[in-house]
Amino acid sequence: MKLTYSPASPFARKVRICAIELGLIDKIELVPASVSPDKLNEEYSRNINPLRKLPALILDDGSTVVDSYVIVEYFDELAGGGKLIPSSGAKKWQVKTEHAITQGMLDAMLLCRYEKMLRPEALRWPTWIDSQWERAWQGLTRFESRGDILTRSPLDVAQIGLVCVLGYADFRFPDCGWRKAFPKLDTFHNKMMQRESVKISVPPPA
Ligand SMILES: N[C@@H](CCC(=O)N[C@@H](CS)C(=O)NCC(=O)O)C(=O)O
Repeated sequence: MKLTYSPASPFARKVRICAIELGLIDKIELVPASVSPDKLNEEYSRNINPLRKLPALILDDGSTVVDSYVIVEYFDELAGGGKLIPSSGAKKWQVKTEHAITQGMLDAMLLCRYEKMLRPEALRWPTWIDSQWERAWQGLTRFESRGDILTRSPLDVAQIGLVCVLGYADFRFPDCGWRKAFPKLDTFHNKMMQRESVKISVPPPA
């Protein structure tokens, strides 16, 4: 299997962490790919993902699996099922919901990043950027104060999604002050960083 990725992508990081935790990483060839809203990567669009997003998993028969969560589901099934995504009951829906929130937080942070980096300054809309950032911040507020995501075990995909959100905040928004605002998230992040999978996938300095 091949996985398109970029070391800066928090979505690709999540998939890599999951692959390591599930013992599948040796079966995967990492293929660097370059995608960006301002560049039409036609080959990627035609052959891998019409949405021009990474990561994408290319299976040995040439078919592709796209969207980081769907790739994690694929890996989880390959590893026997019910490993990082509980297979049934209330826990399953809790983990899927929390993961979906981390996913939306990453989408919102990425939109902020693209808006600031790619959109010409004169065309920027601060209200829109603030609204995206507010969603990510509200997500952090929720995880700081509700539920057992910060302490439960065994490890699940929502916890991995959350550590990727925090790593992306460090990487792209280093002055946002999340550690000071959310001390329990800070403790959680430190604990997660003790895992080899999390430590080795930290994005390289920009
Ligand atoms: N829902 C997708 C989101 C993936 C995503 O947005 N990836 C970014 C890189 S971090 C991307 O490919 N951006 C290129 C673009 O939006 O043009 C997933 O979970 O895989």
